[in-house]
Amino acid sequence: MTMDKPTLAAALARLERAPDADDVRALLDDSYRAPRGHVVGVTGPPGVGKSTLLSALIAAWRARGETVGVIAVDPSSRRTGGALLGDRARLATDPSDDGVFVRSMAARDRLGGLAELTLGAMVIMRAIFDIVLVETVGVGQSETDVAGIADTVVFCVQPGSGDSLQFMKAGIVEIPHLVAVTKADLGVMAERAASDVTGALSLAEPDSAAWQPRTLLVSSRARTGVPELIAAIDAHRRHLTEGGRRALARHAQAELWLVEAIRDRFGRHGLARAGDLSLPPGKSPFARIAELSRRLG
Ligand SMILES: Nc1nc2c(ncn2[C@@H]2O[C@H](COP(=O)(O)OP(=O)(O)O)[C@@H](O)[C@H]2O)c(=O)[nH]1
Ligand SMILES: [Mg+2]
Repeated sequence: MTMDKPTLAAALARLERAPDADDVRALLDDSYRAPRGHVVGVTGPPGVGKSTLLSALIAAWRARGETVGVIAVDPSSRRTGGALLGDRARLATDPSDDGVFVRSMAARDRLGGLAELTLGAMVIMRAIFDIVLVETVGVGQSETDVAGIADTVVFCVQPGSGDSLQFMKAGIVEIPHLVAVTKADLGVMAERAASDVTGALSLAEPDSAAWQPRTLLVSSRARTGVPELIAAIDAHRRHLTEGGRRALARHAQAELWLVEAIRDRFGRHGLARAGDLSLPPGKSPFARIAELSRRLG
């Protein structure tokens, strides 16, 4: 699918205003059936360096001619009023470049709705761009949100912060595909963090798809480690291509969205009344959500 930036911006605004409208459903279904890009989720605590890293990744992908759509989920307007985020970096992209499109989404006070909105935006952008990048803040269980929409999950860890590792060791977060230790220019502290991460990952159960998670040291400031991170994302992308793993993983994600959307809208009781929520392979979950909403609502 091709769409120029103003048309895409209008489609996303319409998705936000009228997620159940017939034209929106039709766009979601068409987009779901024609995935083009690879979805990369970048997550980690506020201040770890995600946005700065995104800018570096985007530049690298654009240099090899790939188009990039970005969804930056910003929870700062919710309660924290931005205070937590401190000196945050804005994404640096060239507004005249038609190969990059950035959409920010603020959580405000509607976190449930945000998950469904992010999902819809991702599906539309996945049909248009070579790469879809999703930046989300995660410090604990919320990492699983991005795991539900991304093909490749990159978890960012800051040197000198033990917390993220504790979550991983305790099995609270799903094991990411890649761990980026940011701010590698901090030297020995970053190297220590990297070996701690590698140690924590070695304790994890190998995932069923037999992917061995990797640890990478990156510095967006010193511009080191970014090509290696890109290569690791490429390697995971190839891994998913083998044996139809990507299609299987996306199908499992879509079945989860269906359950979550029905639970969000109609509660546990609605979920029970919905009955069998398995999805035939390749079938769009959006059409199913609409069907069920009509029946349950
Ligand atoms: N030393 C160093 N600082 C960095 C690096 N990347 C980002 N930062 C700084 O870390 C702070 C938070 O970065 P930001 O990208 O906004 O983090 P986010 O909240 O995870 O998106 C900013 O002050 C950045 O300048 C890096 O590679 N090295
Ligand atoms: Mg950020």
